[in-house]
Amino acid sequence: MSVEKEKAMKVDWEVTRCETVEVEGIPLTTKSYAIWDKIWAFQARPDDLLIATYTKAGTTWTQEIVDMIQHGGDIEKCKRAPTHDRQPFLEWVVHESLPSGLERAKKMPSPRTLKTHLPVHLIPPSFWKENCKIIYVARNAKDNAVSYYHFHRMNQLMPEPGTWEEFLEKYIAGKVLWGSWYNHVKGWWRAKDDHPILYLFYEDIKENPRQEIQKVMQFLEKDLEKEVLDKIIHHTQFEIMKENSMANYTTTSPEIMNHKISPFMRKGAVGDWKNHFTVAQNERFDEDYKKKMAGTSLTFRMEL
Ligand code: PPS
Repeated sequence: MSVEKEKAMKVDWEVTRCETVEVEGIPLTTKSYAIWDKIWAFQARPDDLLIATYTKAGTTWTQEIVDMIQHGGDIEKCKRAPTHDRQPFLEWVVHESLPSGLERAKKMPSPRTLKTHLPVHLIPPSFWKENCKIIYVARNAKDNAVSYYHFHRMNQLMPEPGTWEEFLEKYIAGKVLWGSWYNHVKGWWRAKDDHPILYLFYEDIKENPRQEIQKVMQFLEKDLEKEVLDKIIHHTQFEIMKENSMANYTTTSPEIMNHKISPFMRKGAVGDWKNHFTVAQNERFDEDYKKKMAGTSLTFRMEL
């Protein structure tokens, strides 16, 4: 085990739920805020690929798909390290004693694939200047909220979620880390008209992984044999990724991510929101949703 990995597993500091602070109206952790100037000044390279999402929209899934495509379907190569080591998470700082996503990214040789949850207006300007390719993945607001709630419960670095009822109110108001889901998905939807952005939907990947993975291949200009594509589809399905320790976050210390409370690979389904939303919550959500999503051509499927 590498020294870094051992250090990450052995938490010799007190794990506490993070404090947040707003950067241009977006709640970020105080740890990200402490290095915000450096994040903003991050130097993208022209061959960087950025995977951007509102958190819990299918980031890890897309990261695995991309890594498999980049490595020609070689499963062993894709098991070389946990997801966050293979594709640094730009703005994330676990603890001052561990390398931040930013530091990992800076040290990484090209070509790099990076992850971010930043809304479009907080993306370091060098990504636009270098015309980097970006894959954005969006998930319907209700499933996204449910997944985010359970993630708050299991990840002891996230702010205290409160009850589901309380969390849902914060989510609707955008008073959660990385801000409003509505503004995030709409902001990136607009940006795709002016930049090389492939905008994908969680529901589409779930329904037709072959078609959506092919879109990613085309975007990355990779032509792979049918057998390789079959392998990628198999390796990136929920049941397989759930058991893959290099993709399911079980290498992270249990003091940080407690999979007994709720596994990172929880359900991987479309429509699980129906098991959480009360009729009243659903009506209130829909009414507010209509207002916030009025005037955009962006539409989502809440069930398949
Ligand atoms: S994070 O923490 O923001 O990076 O989380 P993220 O990876 O975006 O989202 C986690 C949710 O994605 C589900 N997931 C998958 N669904 C379908 N197929 C595959 N292969 C897959 N991999 C991850 C994961 O289970 C989380 O959703 P929920 O609804 O909580 O199960």
